[in-house]
Amino acid sequence: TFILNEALLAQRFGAATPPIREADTHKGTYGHVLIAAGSKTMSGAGWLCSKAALRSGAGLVTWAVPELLSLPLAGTLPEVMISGLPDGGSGQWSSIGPQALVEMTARKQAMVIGPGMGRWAGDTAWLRTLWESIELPLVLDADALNMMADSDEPLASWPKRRHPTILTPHPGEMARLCRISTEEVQRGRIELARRFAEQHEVILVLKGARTVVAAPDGSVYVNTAGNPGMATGGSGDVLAGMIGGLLAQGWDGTAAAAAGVYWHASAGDRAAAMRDSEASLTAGDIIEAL
Ligand code: NPW
Ligand code: AMP
Ligand code: MG
Repeated sequence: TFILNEALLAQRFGAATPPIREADTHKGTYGHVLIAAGSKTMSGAGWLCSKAALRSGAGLVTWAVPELLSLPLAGTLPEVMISGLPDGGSGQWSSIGPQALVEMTARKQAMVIGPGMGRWAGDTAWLRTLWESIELPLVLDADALNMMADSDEPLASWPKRRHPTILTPHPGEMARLCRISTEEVQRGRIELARRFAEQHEVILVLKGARTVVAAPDGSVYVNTAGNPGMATGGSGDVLAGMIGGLLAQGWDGTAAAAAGVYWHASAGDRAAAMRDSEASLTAGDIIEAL
């Protein structure tokens, strides 16, 4: 078990803090992230996730939303491309087949699914199709995790993915995935995360005070940075976007998860220091502190 810090990120993953950019590079060098996130009542989750992906250094970010939402969102995040998927005028993800998203993955290097997406009838099969069809490193967060948790078939029977797959549950989402109580999750965080990552061959980021990152090879990283000011709406949506942004830049899955968690927490500490307050911290402040 490793404690995350700058020296460890350098030693294990060759990652400088902050990352170094070579002079002779362009936006294509740094990858294109596709983000499927946000809905009528939770567009902010997609906004935060997309902006965080950019701030973590991705060259390009495309944020996919139901078409009805794309017009009011236009210009709210000028550096991000917003792509409205045909929704028959409903503004709902339930009107959008998984194939529309699979087609959008052309010329992208990583994808994030889930923040603020909401739930609908049949969403577990929808997510399962994406799980099997997305040929990119993938971050699953929030409602995508809840969709997985509702699967009638055990997760162990889902096919193994060929690309890095990172799950970022908070303790409540982890409890749903494992079908145990939140208290049970919190009692054995490290062992639970380690077993889940090994069994399902995914990178598991179990969030909360002292986030645990567990890799399929059994290695575990514990984060001691960050502060309770980060217990605020949207904080996790920022982390999902950051990890997606690192994956798009070609980072290995475990490195992207570990560095994403550590830099997210460090930015939270910097933001609290800048404001001289933990209580007033917002998720947007974490992005600005990156
Ligand atoms: P409790 O309350 O203590 O019993 P949900 P959500 C538990 C979107 N958002 N330690 C907690 O337990 C998200 O992306 C949109 C212990 C409770 O049971 C999702 O799509 C925003 N327990 C959607 O909202 C901003 C913990 O989990 C449960 C814990 C729903 O996500 C907000 C709550 O989790 C939000 O990000 C911890 N550290 N953390 C926007 N601006 O658009 C959580 N729990 O029911 O999964 O609800 O996390 O708010
Ligand atoms: P979410 O619940 O999905 O919005 O994610 C919350 C984010 O804030 C995760 O990255 C957590 O690790 C972080 N966080 C929440 N509470 C704390 C805390 N008390 N100390 C440090 N980090 C926290
Ligand atoms: Mg969340």
